Amino acid sequence: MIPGLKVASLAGGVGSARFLAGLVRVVEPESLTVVVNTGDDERLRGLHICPDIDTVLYHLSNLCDWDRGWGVAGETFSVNDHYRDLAIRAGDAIQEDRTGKEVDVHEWFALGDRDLATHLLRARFLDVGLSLTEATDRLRRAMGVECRVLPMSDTPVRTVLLTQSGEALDFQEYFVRRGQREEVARVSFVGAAEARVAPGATEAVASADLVVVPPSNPLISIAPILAVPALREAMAGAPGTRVAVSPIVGGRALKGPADRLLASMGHEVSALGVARMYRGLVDVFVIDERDAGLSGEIEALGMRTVVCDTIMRSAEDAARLAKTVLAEVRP
Ligand code: FO1
Repeated sequence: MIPGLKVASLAGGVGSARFLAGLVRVVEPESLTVVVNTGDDERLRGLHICPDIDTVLYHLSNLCDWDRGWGVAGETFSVNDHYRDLAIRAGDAIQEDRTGKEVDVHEWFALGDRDLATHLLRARFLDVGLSLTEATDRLRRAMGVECRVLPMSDTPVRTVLLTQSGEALDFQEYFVRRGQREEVARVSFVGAAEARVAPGATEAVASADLVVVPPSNPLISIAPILAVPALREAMAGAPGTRVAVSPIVGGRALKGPADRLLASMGHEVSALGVARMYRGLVDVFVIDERDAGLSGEIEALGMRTVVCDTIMRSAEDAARLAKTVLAEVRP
């Protein structure tokens, strides 16, 4: 523990949540601010679902299902299953909406019973006029999370994936309904340019001694955050030590579609390919032992490399990785 050290993290997806579960064991939680991707957010069943915020909250409050990565451990799905039965029985009653499109009742998206409580309480906070930042702060306090958790924006930013066949898919349609099977040509972040950054997010990045980008999908978990101009500028100009951890190990993603997305969008599917995307934004790049041979080429990009075991099978592994990252902080 380095007393008084101020830490910020850009977080999205399961890799980030796992890393943060370890980071809060080795820094003073109240000195940590997490800025979370909201590009995966979706309005579903009348609720505002924030998958990346919730997976961070669940990992920081020990509620998470470590292996599945999202939702709550020991979850039941009784409401979800009854909803699905009703939706399927409604069948032909699912009339077309005013634009002639069939009403999507999202029966393909699973909401667990305890997870549902989080969405219901968030919906209540938003209904009474709280911002997403304020709603998230109340939820994290309710879950006993001591560090600050901020959405990247209080206004909607939607990750939209353009497939090789020319379809524009919202994130959850691509990720869950289509099972990440589509070949993606391009990813855009609708609303990022005019996003209203969460109060405190830019300042947290600009004043941190350490800014860490955990091992997350650079294209759909971290890129949306960096697509918000004020956050990218804060990261590019941050005086602290900026460290990213590669989500690609031995040419593969440990979880999720990062490797396939990198390939389909023309990037090299390796730690080096990811390092190129962070050029100018990070001072240190942490790679797995299996990728030690890439150190030279990565350092040629103008960043130090640290080689270690980056696989996080548990919060203890994550704490070990976080300690390695902390050791890179330069006074
Ligand atoms: N991912 C799935 O693959 N299937 C699901 O049914 C699903 C439901 C779900 C509910 C709440 C939540 O917070 C996340 C959920 N996820 C599900 C994951 C979600 O698609 C996330 O966007 C990914 O974890 C990527 O960050």
